[in-house]
Amino acid sequence: MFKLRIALIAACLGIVAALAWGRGYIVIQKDKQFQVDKVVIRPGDKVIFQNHDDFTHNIYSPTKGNEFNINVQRPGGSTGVTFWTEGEVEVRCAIHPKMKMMVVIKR
Ligand SMILES: [Cu+2]
Repeated sequence: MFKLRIALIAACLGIVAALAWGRGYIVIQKDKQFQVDKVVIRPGDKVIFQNHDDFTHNIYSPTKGNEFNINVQRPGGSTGVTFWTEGEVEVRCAIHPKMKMMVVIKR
């Protein structure tokens, strides 16, 4: 019962955090592909990139205003990127040029 109560409190805090500080979206990399072509989010939301392959990826974006580079991400790795600027952001992998997806940030 005590554990259940702790779990409920944790869940509530998670919801409050999501509302106050943006939501999290999980994008999986598997078989040298992003498992979605596009995610649509709001400014302040976080995209959590997870590597489900058994080799390294290196996700980055060259899109002005939303540039990032998470560098080497090992198998099993999970890295969050928060986007603040509205626009369409191209996300690519520096190791596998065919990997591409878009993050669309709009209010
Ligand atoms: Cu890759």
